[in-house]
Amino acid sequence: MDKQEVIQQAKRMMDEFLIEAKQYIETSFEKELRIETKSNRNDLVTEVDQYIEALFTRYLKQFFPTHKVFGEENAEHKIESLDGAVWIIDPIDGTLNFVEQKRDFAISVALYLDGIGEFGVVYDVAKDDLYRGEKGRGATLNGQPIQKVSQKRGVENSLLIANLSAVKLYPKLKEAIRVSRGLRLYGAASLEFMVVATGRAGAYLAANLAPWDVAASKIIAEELGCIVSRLSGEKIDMLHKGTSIVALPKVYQELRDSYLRK
Ligand code: 2AM
Ligand code: CA
Repeated sequence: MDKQEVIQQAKRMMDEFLIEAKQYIETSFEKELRIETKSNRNDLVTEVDQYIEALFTRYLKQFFPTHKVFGEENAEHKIESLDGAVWIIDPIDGTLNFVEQKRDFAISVALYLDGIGEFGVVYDVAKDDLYRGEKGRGATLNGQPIQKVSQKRGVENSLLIANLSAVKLYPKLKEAIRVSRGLRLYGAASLEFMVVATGRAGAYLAANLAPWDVAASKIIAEELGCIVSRLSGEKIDMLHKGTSIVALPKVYQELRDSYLRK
């Protein structure tokens, strides 16, 4: 299969997988969930996170038996390198929202070929909004092309999204927030990326995100003209956790020049 055939097949797989995943999640709302904590009392995993990752793996075995999985919820889904075809999945991004609010969480899945993000999907399950990006071919929301972001909009004319840990790392961000139109927080990294990618905010800054939190959103956001990097300005490598920023181009430059300094 050449790359385009792989991506066409990937779209078919994701469409089938997401229908089944959504049905499962909706059914789960009707029963009591088994919830476990991970690194701290607010770092949660539910049986739904684990089920969705396992369900995805079943689809992958059927559609692409040789591809690898890099995922949050299964100890076997860890990788040492991005060589070959690697699927990076967060079965539920925003687990705390999922548990507490039953909304504002997403399924995030990306396909990386030899380290390059080629195809990414962020699915806002409660809203039934499907964001899709394909490297070099733009991004869509529910099948409709999304407009590229503004080149002209700067910090002063933008809402900002930033978590408190990012502000602690770069205290000058407080000043950026003060001159901006205001601060917003949603609690699911992939959806916060989508808020910026669709031009509803100027930037999202976070202190500690995992590869599966950003893998798909980065592809979509870059297709729409956003800049994505570590808060230090370095490139994000998809094997390790770290800080991240996604921003409109002018907002990115202004934050770099004046506020992302110690
Ligand atoms: P999660 O729901 O998949 O854990 C919350 O602000 C956002 O940050 C969510 O996208 C959440 O993803 C992510 N997040 C929370 N704690 C994290 C951690 N310790 N490491 C990486 N990402 C984390
Ligand atoms: Ca998760």
